[in-house]
Amino acid sequence: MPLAIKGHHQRQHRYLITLLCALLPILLGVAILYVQAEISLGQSTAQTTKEAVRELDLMLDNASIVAKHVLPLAGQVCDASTQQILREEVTQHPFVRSSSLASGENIYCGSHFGSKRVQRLNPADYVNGQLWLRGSKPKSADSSLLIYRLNSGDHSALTTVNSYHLTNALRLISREVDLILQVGPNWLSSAGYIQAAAVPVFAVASNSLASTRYPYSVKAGMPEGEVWRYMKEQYPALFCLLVFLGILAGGVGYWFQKLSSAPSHELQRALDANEFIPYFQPVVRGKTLEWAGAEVLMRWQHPTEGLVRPDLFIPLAEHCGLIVPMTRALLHQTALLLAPNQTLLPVGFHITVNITAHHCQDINLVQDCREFLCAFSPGQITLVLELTERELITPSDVTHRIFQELHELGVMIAIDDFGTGHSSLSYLRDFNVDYLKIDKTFVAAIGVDSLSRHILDSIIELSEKLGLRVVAEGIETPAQRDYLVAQGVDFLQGYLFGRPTNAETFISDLRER
Ligand code: G
Ligand code: G
Ligand code: MN
Repeated sequence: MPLAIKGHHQRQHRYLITLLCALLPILLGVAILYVQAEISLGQSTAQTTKEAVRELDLMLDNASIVAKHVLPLAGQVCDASTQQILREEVTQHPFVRSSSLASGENIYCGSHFGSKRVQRLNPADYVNGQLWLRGSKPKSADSSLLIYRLNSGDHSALTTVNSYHLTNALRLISREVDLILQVGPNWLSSAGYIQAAAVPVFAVASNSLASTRYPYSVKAGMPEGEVWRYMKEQYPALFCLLVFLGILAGGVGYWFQKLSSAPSHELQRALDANEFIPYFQPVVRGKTLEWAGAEVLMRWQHPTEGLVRPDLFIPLAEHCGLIVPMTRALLHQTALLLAPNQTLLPVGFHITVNITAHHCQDINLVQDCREFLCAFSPGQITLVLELTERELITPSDVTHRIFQELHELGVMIAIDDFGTGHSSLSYLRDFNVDYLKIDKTFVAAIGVDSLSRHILDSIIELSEKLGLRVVAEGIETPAQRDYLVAQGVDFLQGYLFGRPTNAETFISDLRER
C-alpha cells in the first residue's frame, strides 16, 4: 500500500535521516569548538613562551652583570681579595650561583674554589662562545648549571645559574603548558634533567621562541588530548546548547519527513511525476458486439509498489482535492496516447472518463474537455463523462453552467453505478444526462436474485421512456450478455469483452480489429 503503512525499510530510513539531522549541528558545533580551543591553547602557549623567555633573560642579565663586573680581574692573580670580589658579586645578584675567571683554557680562580684547583675550559661547549647548559656528571658533586661566559681577548669571566632556578621558572610560569629550555644540543624540561637527546615534539599547541639577547630558545606545548580536556572544562554550557540544537534539528527533520510522506504529499508527488496512467476497457455495442468505445480507468504506476488500483487512492484524491488535477493529467495522457492512433478508432468512438462531485464545482473541467477534444480530428471521438457519486452533488449555478457548456461542446454525460450511491432520478433532469450505466451488482444478479433482476428490468424500461441510452457493466458470462441483449441494452462492458489493459495492449488490440 503506497499510502498507508510504510515498510520497515522506510521507517529505518526515516530514523536514519532524523539521526543525521540531529548529528549535523552537534558535529559541526563540536568541530567549531575544537578549532576554537586549538586557537585558544595556541595563544596560551605563545604567551607562555614569551613570559618564559622574559624570565630567563632576566636571570641571564644577572649572570651577565656579574661577568661584566669581574671580567677586568681575569688574568690577574687569584688572591684573597680577588676571591672576595667574586663572592660579593655572587651574593649581590639573584640567581647567580658562582663566578670564576679563566685565562686561556684554564679556569684558575672561582668564588667557591679559590686558586687551589684549576679547571679546563672547552670553548666548543659554549653556544656562540657564550652559553652552556651543562648536565651534572655522574658520580660528581657538580649540579646542573647554565654557564654564561664573557670574553675579552684570551680572558673570560664565567658565571653560573643553578638549574634549580631554571626548572622552577619553567614549572611556575604555567601549570598547563610544558616548557623546555634549549641551549644548542642540550635541553632542560621542568622535570629538571638536562638531556642531549632529540627535543620532544608536542602534540598540541606547539610553540617555539628564541631569545633575542642570548643564544637559547624556549619550546612550549601540551600533551595529546589536551584540546578535549580544555573543551570539557571551558565549554560545558555550549555542549548543552549543541545537544539541545541537535534534538531540535532531529525533531524538525523528523517532522518534515512525516509531512512530506503524508498521503496527500505522496499523491502530489506522484502527480508531478506523471505516475497516474490510463488503462482502457472496451465497451461494445449490444446489437453487433463491435467495439463502440472504451472507459479510461486510472492506475497508479507506483515506483516501488507497482500498479495500484484506483479504489485505494481515488477516495483520498477526492478528499484532498487532487482529483481534478489528476483527471486533467489523465485526459492529457490519454490524448497523447490515442490521438496519434486515432485512425484506428471507428468514427464517433466513445471515450469515457470518470468524474466526481468535485468536478461539478470546477469550471476548468470545460476547458480540460475542450483541450482533450482538440487533440482529435473533429467528430473522430465522442467524449463521455461518467459521474460517479461517492459524495452527494448539490447543483449550483456553476454546476448548471458546466453541464450546459459541456453539452455545447458535444460532451455526453453518463450516470455511473446507477441504482447505487446517491444517484437519484432528479439527477437525470438536473444534469441533462445521456447515458445510464447499470451497476455490475444488478448484472451479477441475472439468473440469481429475482428482486435485483426486477430492478434491472425497471431501469432499462425507465431509460427507454426517458430517451436515455443504457450501458450495462460487469458482464462476465454469455448468459448475462444474452439476457441484456434481449432486453435491448445499447452498450455492454465487462471482462467477457475485455479487461482493462494498458495503452500499448489496447492500441494493438485496436489494430487487430
Ligand atoms: O477497474 P477499476 O478498479 O479501475 O475501478 C475502480 C473504481 O475506480 C471504479 O469505481 C472507477 O469508477 C474508479 N475510477 C477509475 N478511474 C477513475 C478516474 O479516473 N477518476 C475517478 N474519479 N474514478 C475512477
Ligand atoms: O465504477 P466504474 O464503472 O467506473 O468502474 C468499472 C470497474 O469495474 C473497474 O474497476 C473495472 O475493473 C471493473 N470491471 C469491469 N468489467 C468488469 C467485470 O466484468 N466484472 C467485474 N467484477 N468488474 C469489472
Ligand atoms: Mn466508471
